[in-house]
Amino acid sequence: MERILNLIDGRLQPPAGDAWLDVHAPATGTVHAHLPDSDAADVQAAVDAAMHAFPGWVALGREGRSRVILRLAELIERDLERFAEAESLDNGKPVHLAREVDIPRAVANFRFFATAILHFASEAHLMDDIAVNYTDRQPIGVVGCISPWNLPLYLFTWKIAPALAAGNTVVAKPSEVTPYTAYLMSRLCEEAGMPPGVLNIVHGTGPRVGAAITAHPDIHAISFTGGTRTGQEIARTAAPMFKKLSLELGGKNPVLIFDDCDFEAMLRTTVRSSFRNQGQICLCGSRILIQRGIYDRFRDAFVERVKALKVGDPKDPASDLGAVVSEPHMEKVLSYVDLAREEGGTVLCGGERVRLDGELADGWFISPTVIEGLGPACRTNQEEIFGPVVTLMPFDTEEEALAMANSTPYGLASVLWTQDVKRAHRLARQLQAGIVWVNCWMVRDLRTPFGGMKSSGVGREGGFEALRFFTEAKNVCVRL
Ligand code: TXE
Repeated sequence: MERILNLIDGRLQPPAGDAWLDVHAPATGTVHAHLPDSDAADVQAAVDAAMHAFPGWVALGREGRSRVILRLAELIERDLERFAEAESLDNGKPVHLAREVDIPRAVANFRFFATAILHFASEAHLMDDIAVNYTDRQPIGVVGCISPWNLPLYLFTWKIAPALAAGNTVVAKPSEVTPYTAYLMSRLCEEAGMPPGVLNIVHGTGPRVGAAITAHPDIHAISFTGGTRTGQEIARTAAPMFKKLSLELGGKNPVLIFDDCDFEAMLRTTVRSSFRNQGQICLCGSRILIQRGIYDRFRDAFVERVKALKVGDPKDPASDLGAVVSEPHMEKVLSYVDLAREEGGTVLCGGERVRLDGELADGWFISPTVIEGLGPACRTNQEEIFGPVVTLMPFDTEEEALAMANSTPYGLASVLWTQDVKRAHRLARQLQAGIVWVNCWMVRDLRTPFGGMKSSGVGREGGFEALRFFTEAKNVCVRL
């Protein structure tokens, strides 16, 4: 059985305590690897290495760092197929999705920030003849990056790429549920010319490794993506230590469909925004609000398309949905379907575990699920389910749709379908969300600010926002 190792000070190594955890393949429910159950001692070794490496990494300059990061991107791209298969094995997602989205995006994250840093300029403020101020943005030092299981390498690199480009050294923890591609990447760091200690990857659980990173006094910034409750816990520890915090948390994203929309484009995209990656993307639209005049037409056409989706072997190019990430997660998602029924909802399709044949018989598959008949205030419509489950709700007026859209504690993304330009701009301004997509979904420009409001998080990732987060701004005022 393959053993995943930590990367500390440029060396792949077992955890100090020699304790190990199982890594499961969601499609079969079997153990496919073992993972370090690291603890605070491993985090300490990683922090020591990162502190030691920091001055040299800064001294390499932005062009030197950029070259190393670009080389790492090239090596991941060279091994793309291996990475895509590993991501699918670990996470349960279709291989074609990992090949087309996850791994290319990880490569793009490195390329984007390796080149963004070359264009990252700071401000100067002239005070007539009195003085000149300039902003010196220096790397912070050692930073912590903690990432989740839904888009494993994609979100891991979304954090470490800007952290490294900006000149920090990193102690990172991928999700213990999906550690495999981060490990494959750590095996390429030496070949990429990454100096030892610049990037350290410590595997293990949230309460042991994640908490030790969050609480470590020599880690001065934490970038986290994951559940809202975990985000609260991290903030509780890090805030009194005055660490910089970037928290990208959950969502309960509304999709607002008006009767003047391009129906076919909306339908096609709404199937994707509901069930892509088994609905396990923080940006998926899980509450679909439809103007009453087209409610029946939408419901019938949508359910027909959803029933035609294939839940199947992640290796099969024809599979639209693979397995959800873990057994507890499958149970959590299915418990929400039970809750929806208790709350008076009608399950129009799906709502069950799917049993496939052969070695996939014990895999964690769920049929894509559409529910109607629930009001906006019930738990099913307020809490993040994070699986292949969506609800349909009718509305009459724009005001009603807006009130429903904004009625949850979350505020990550919103999707708006209308041909009325004025309405699109009007609503985009009023929707409580960090991201608003009009007549599209998941169209991503890496330069744009990315993140949520309310319980969906604090701070913005992406573009120069991320480089600002991973640097400390100092104003230097020079008397003229
Ligand atoms: O995530 P966790 P979980 C949502 C989704 C899901 C729920 C819980 O609703 O059902 O969160 O998922 C690390 N200190 N999202 O429990 O635990 C953990 O090891 C420091 C939305 O699997 O938040 C992992 O590396 N770190 C989301 C990372 O946090 C800790 C993506 C995320 O795991 C820690 C995933 C601690 N005390 C889940 N406890 C999104 N925003 O995209 C855990 N971790």
